[in-house]
Amino acid sequence: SAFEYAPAPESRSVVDIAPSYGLFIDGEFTDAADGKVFKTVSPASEEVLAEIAQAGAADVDRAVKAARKAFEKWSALPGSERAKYLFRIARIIQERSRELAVLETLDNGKPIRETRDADLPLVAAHFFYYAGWADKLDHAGYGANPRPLGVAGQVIPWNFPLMMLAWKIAPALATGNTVVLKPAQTTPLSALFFADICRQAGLPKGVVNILTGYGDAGAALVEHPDVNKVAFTGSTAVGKAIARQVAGTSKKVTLELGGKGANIVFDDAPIDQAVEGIVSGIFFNQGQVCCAGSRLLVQESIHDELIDSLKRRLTTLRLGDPLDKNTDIGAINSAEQLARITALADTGEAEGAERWSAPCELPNAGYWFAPTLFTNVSQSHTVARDEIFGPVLSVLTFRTPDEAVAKANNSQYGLSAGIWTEKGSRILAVANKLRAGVVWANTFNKFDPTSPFGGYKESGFGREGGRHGLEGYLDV
Ligand code: TXE
Repeated sequence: SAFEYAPAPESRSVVDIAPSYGLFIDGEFTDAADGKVFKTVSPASEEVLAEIAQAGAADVDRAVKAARKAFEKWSALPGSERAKYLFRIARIIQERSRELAVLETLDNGKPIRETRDADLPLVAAHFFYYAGWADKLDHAGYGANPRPLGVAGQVIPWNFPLMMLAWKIAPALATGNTVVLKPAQTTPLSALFFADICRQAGLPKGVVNILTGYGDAGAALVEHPDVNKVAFTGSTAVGKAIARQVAGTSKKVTLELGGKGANIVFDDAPIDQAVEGIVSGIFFNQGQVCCAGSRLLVQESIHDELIDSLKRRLTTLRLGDPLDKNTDIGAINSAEQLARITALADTGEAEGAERWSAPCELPNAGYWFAPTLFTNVSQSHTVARDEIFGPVLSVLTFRTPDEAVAKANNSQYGLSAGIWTEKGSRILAVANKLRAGVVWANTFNKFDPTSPFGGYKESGFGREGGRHGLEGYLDV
């Protein structure tokens, strides 16, 4: 039985969404050259939130020219001056974080508890962190006087719209580059509010340009001859296309792509703590997380006990209105993503894995998927190999640490992994054998701006965050 979705009105009133928004080029909001627009909807209700200008190749050219012009002055500023702007932006993000959290939840569908307690604090922290580097680049270990690259063309996805923007823009500006950024078509709003924050902070015109639109605008940006650096986070397929596009040019590129993270639970792990980590590992942001712990590798002897506890815990998750502070599971970001998740889950069932879904009522408007477990999964099953990017966990078993490592590494991806055990020596031994950019021990999905993040294998290359994150924006 479905229930009607009713957004919590009092939290909605925190943010003032205009009926329409323009592209942000050279410090001004402007229509697309050809006047094209698209609509952004709330994935929880399918309500239209706003009409958005849709960038085309002519707009990309305008924005890159503005960024090029701004680069002359911006890159010549002393680092301490650039830092002042970044600190100011970080503080305004903190001041406006309630508004931004509600906006992000409306446009993305993720629970307000996550945008309020995870996304927004991390976004501000990222700007503070890179503000601190702006006047210390000579001490970053690259020798004296490392140089910015020029104009950075940045394309980001919809799963962490503001956080991905922060990961891209903060290090680019700190190092003296200027930016043209394209947010994903399903989540344009927070990037446009960020444009407004740039104006509020008095950031010189053209230093940050935001082009809302589809993949064609992203491709035109990557292609533009006056772009010096391409930074992309998104699907592996598009990442590969971008790598081909920039091959043979002088552009530098960093790619952050898909993942199929293994969360490895040994028989000595505290079960309750592990269950919480498994749940946050795969159900945080409805599993639409590149570093999600989407493969649970559990030691055979505790399999039944762990799965029973996990199922009990999953029945307590609350799915529904993302603006409700008690909600654990929000909406899937788009109809397309829901269709992808549904198709992959159906394949899992057809291939013989055992499917179990948490009993919960799904609202009848919007895009929803119940937390789902697959057990009896083998390594050849599609649900053990492909990134599902949804609230779907595939459970495999192992007997020995070596088998756990072999299974964890048996993936085209290598972005994240988790280890649950009381033995410190085992954590170090296993972590060093895992081919993954980040390994968490007795926790999962912990982020910090000081830590580099990025992948092995088809999860991409280059690192974002920490001192390593500066490297992608400098000639040294
Ligand atoms: O990604 P796309 P989609 C994975 C996840 C998901 C799948 C598809 O498995 O199910 O990708 O998601 C822009 N040139 N991830 O279709 O298309 C696009 O407009 C330049 C993992 O949403 O890659 C958007 O801004 N840009 C991932 C951005 O690329 C292009 C996060 C990402 O969209 C382009 C998202 C082109 N040719 C999805 N085509 C992660 N690593 O976290 C599209 N875009």
